[in-house]
Amino acid sequence: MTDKDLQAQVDNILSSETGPKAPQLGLDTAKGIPEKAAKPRTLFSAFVDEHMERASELASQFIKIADEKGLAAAIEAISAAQKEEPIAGLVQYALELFLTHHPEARATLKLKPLEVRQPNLVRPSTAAPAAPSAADVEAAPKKKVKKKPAGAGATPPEDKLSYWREDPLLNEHHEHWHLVYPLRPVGFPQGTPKPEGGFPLGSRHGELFAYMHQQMLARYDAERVSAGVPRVKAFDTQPFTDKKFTAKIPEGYDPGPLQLFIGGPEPWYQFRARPANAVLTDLTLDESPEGGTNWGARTVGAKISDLVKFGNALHDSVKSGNFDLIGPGNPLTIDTIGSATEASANSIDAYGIANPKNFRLYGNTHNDGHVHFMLFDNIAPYGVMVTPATAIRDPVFFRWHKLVDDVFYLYQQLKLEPYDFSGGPPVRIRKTTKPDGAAASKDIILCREHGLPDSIQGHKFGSRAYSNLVTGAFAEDWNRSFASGTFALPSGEEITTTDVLTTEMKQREIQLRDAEGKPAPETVEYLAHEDFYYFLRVENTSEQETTVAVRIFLAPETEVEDRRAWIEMDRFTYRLRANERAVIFRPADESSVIRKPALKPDDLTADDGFSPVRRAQPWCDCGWPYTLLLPRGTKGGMKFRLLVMCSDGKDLEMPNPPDCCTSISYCGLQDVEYPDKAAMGYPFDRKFKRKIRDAVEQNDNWAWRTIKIRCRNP
Ligand SMILES: [Cu+2]
Repeated sequence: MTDKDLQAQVDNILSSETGPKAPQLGLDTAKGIPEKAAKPRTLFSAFVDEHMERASELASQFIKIADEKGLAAAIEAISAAQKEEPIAGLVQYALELFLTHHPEARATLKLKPLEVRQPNLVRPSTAAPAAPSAADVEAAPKKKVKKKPAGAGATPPEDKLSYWREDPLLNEHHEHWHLVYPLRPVGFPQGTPKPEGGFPLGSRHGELFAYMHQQMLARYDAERVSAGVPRVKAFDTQPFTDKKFTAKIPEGYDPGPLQLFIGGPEPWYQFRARPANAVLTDLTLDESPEGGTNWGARTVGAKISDLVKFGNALHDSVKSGNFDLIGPGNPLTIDTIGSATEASANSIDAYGIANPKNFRLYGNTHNDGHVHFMLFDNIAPYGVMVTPATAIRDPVFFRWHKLVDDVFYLYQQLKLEPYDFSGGPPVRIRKTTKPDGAAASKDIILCREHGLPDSIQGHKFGSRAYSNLVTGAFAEDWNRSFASGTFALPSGEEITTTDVLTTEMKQREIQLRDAEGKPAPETVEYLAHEDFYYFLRVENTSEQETTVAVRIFLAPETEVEDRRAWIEMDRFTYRLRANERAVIFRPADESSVIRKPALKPDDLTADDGFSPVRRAQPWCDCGWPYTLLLPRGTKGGMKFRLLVMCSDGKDLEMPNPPDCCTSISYCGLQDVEYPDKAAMGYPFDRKFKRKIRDAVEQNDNWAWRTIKIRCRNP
C-alpha cells in the first residue's frame, strides 16, 4: 500500500467528500433543540475522562501496531476500530492523536488543516444554511424552505467578537494544542510513568495549560477592548456556591449550521444551541444503551454541587500552599496546580487508568466545566463546548477559563515572591514618559511592510545581506529618534518607520460541499494585519560579551498596570559583543508565538488549502495563527503599549539549527524540555513589587513605547 493510499484511508475516516444533507435548522428557540431530531449517538469529548482514557489507549495500541507491523497495519486497525466504536468521534480522535504522536505517521501522513478536514466545522454561525439538495427537495417538495434561524451566533454584545472566536485557524490552534498535550499519556507501553514520577504528557504540561489559556484570555480581552466590550468576567468567583453556579447565563450561543463529520450511518452531528439565560443542571442523562455515557452513574463531576466543592478545594489548596486533602507534604507549584485544575493524568488526585479514586478530592474542574456547558440542561445533542475544535466559539468558554485562570492567578499572587529585577543583564534600552503619560522609546522602532525597500544594494528582501543592511539607517546616529518618518539608508534607499500598526478584516472562501459532493464555497470573514518588523536598539554597557533573551509584549494602553493583560508577542535570544550597540532586526512573522511558517492571507487559498507554504510545512502545526498576532484595534487607532525586556540569555535555549518548530511560546518543543527556564509568562507570572511602570522605568534592560493599532475596515 502506498503512502497515498494510506493518506486516502486517513482522510476517509476524518473527512467526508460530500456535505451534510439539509441542515436541521428549525430550532425550538425555547430549548435550542432541533425539531424532530433523531436520538443522537453519544459524542466523544476530549474533556470527558472516560472517553479520553479509551481514546489514548486506542492511540497507544495503534502506535504499538505501527512499531511492530508498520503504518499500513496500524491504519487498517484504525479503520476496523472505527466500524466497531459506539461513541461517535472517539476513533477519529484516537487517529488524530496517533498522527500527532507517532514519529513515522507524523512524517508520512498529514492531519489536514481543520478547514480542509472538517469544513462544516468552521462555518460562521450566522452563515445561511446550505440550500437543500435536489434529492431533498424531491423527497419533500412541499416543505417550506428553512430560513436562517433568528439570532444564530452569540447574543449581543458577544456577537461583536464572533469573527475572532469563530476564526478557523484559531479554532485549529486550540484543537491542535490539546492533541499535542493530551490529558492522558499516548504512547507504548501505555500509561508507563516516567522514572521521576508522573506521565509523559509533554514538558511542564500543567504550567503550559495554565499559560496558553491565560494568553488566550489576554488576547481575547485586547480584542474586546478594541470592540468596546468589557473584558471577560469569570463565570463565578470564590467562594463558589451552588446558587451562583446555577444562576442564569446571560450569554447564549447558537452554532447555526455547524456540523461535525463523525462517519457511520448518521455521519453528521449537529450541535445544540444554548439559549440566553440557560442554567446548568446536574447531569443524569443515560446514553448507555448504545454504549454511550451514563452521566448519572459518573461518580465525580456530574453534579453541580461536586463542581462547586472541587473548585473551592482548589482555592483552599492554593491558600494553604499544600494539597492538604491528599495529605501533608504535597506543596503546590504552578505546574501541579495546572495539572490538578485541568485535570490531567498528572493531577495529584489521579492514581492511574480507571482508578476509582481518581479526582475525588480536587475533581476535574476545567474538563467538567466543558461537560456541564455542552450538556447544560441534561439534554443531548451537545453544544460546541464538547471539543477543542469548536469550544472557543462559545463566549462561555472564556468565562469558564477566566474562572480556571483565577486559580492560577491567586496562586501567583499569594505564593510567589515578586521578582527583584536588579540582576538583569548589562544592557540599555532607552525610554521616556511623555507629559500625557504615554511612553516613548527611541530604541523600539517599527516598520510596516510598505515602509521597507524591496531591495538594498541589489540584495532582495528576505536575503541575509538585506537583513544586515536594513539596520544601517538606525545604527549610525545613536541618539536620534526614528519614531515615525522616512529616513535614508547608507546605501541610498529609503526606509519609513511608523507608530501605527494596521489590521484589516478580510474574506476568504471555505470549500464546503453539498450533499452530492458539488463545491458549495462559503465566505468567512477574518482578521489579518499588515506585515511588520521590529528594529530594537540595544546597547551592551559592559566589557563582556553577553547573550540576552529578548521578550516582547503588548497590552492595551488602558490596561498596562494589569499584569494579566500583557500579550506575549515574541521571545528570542541575541548575542551582543562587548560594548556593542546593536540594531536587532526582527520580522514579526518569525515570532515564537505563531505557528511556522506564518500563514498569510495569500497562503489561505480556497482551492485545497495547501499553498506552497502550507505544503512545505513540517510537523509544526502548533502555534498561534499569524493572522491573529495583533488585536484588531480601532478605526481611529487604538493605543497599545509595546514592551521590550531583555533578560538573562542563559534561560532560553532555542533549538539550533532552527529547522524544527520554533513556535515555542505556547507549544514548547516536541518531545523535549520546554526551552525557557524562566516561568512561563515571565516577567508577568507574579505580582510586581510596586507598579509595572516602576519596573520599566527603573531598569535599563526594559523599555516600552505607546503605539496605535488601526483597523482599516472594522
Ligand atoms: Cu483548551
